[in-house]
Amino acid sequence: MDKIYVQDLEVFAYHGVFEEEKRLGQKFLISMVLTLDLRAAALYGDLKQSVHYGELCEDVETLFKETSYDLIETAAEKTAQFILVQYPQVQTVKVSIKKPWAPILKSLNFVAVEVTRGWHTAYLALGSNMGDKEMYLKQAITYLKEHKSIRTGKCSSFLETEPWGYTDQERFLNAVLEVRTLLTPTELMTELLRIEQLLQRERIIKWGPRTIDLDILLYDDLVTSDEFITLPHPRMEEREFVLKPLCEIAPMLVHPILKQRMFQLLSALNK
Ligand code: PH2
Ligand code: MG
Ligand code: MG
Repeated sequence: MDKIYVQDLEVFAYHGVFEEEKRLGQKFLISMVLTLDLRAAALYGDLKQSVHYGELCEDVETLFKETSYDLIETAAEKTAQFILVQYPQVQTVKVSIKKPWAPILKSLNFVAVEVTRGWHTAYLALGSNMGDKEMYLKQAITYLKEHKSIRTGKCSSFLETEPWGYTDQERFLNAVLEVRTLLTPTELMTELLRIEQLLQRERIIKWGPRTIDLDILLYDDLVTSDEFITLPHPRMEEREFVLKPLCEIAPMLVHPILKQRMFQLLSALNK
């Protein structure tokens, strides 16, 4: 992928643990590596398809001076987040913050931290089989839209499905939603659980009736064996109520373990 580099942008600011750092301030050097597709900007000479590095430096400098943090870790994290939210065409950003005058009574060139952050694509399964099911699905999507580190993409239609697993319950309304997010899988899952709670989700019977169930099906091509969140969702290939709506929005998507496209998994299920 193409890159834009800014090296050692000098900014005078007030980050630091020590009181005199907050009071007197010091020099910081900010470096940024933006990953984005520059082909359209290059071919058509169109700055709007790229990032104006003059504007970027102005914006970052303003942000960097606005608030003082104890840690350069926090300053780097906030800078990365700001760039990704402000310039959505940027896929990933590497930010390093150098402190050449760190007041630790040592002679050194600089101390520095570096973080790399980026947008990730996830597919979420939504399900409801209690009360006003359509309202619960719509409200969950509204909450997701309101989060500043989540951008909603394609959404399938809302499909009525027969209960799977525990079958003595009402029919479900299911959907699949594509999102782009700056959150890690754990943070995204925590946000989904928070939204479930806002929508009065109670966990009484496993696979039982629920106002809303929000699951992460896929997160980039990530394969994990975490206790809290297993990716890809371990039972997605057995469930028509997942594969059918997913195939509406991403039939060509490849399952990172099974190495089959979603439309192939769906047709295997229907055999
Ligand atoms: N969710 C379950 C168990 N069974 N059946 C349908 N049709 N739709 C669901 O969303 C669903 C289910 C556990 O999450
Ligand atoms: Mg579920
Ligand atoms: Mg769930």
